Amino acid sequence: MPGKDALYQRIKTDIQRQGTLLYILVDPDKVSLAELPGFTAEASEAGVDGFLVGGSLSLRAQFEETLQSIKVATDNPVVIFPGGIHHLSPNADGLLLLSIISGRNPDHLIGQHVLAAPLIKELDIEPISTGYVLVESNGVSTTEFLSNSKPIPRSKPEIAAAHAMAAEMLGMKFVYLEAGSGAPQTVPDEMVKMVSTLTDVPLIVGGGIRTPEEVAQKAQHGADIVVIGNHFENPENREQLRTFADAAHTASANVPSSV
Ligand code: 1GP
Repeated sequence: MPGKDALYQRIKTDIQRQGTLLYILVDPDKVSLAELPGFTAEASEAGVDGFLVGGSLSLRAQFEETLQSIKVATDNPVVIFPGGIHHLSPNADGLLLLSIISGRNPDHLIGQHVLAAPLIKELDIEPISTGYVLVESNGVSTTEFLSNSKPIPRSKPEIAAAHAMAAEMLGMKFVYLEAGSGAPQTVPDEMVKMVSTLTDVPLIVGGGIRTPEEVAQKAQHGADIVVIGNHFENPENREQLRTFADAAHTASANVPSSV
């Protein structure tokens, strides 16, 4: 029987083995369920290390079906990236229990978690406590708008680092630097570097990443997991899956692992 933190241990082992990991964010609003198992298998075959499922806004009621369509097609981790308590299911390997620590909205710091906790326990879902840090990216992201949480200024890596350090001291297991889905600018490399240098928990970076070069930059500056969503929603980009995965794995080779 798997341990209570089986998913967390699996991800940390993957980071030790592979270096920086490439995760694909699947937005249930934007997928064709018929095509999803094929895409999932293709991505896993190309070296993609795992899948996040969810998003801030839900316009369609196919979260559960999306999870199941991915699960049948891969042995890699399938992790809920919740937009709210409507995104709870025992059919994933676990969930990022996101607290939007860059904001000061108590509902997204602890309120939603209180509502979710009894259900997470009853459904026996593994939660991975994650300090979620929104970073300004030349526009208002969906998450910023919906959560009413102010992002951290791009030019202030030290503010991001102080948040990440606080998250680690509070016992959070991951830090996620988020520019926002479809962001015009990615999280600045200096910010990735400062957060990675000053904390020891695995660091996830996402939002607006569209090229293998950007993946490599985030990896070189200390990201342990790079997340891509929008770019691979376009089927024409899917032939690049292996190049992106290779960029993550190889660029991180000289960065000491934070695991
Ligand atoms: C958003 O970090 C993820 O939560 C991915 O962003 O869709 O811009 O790749 P993109």
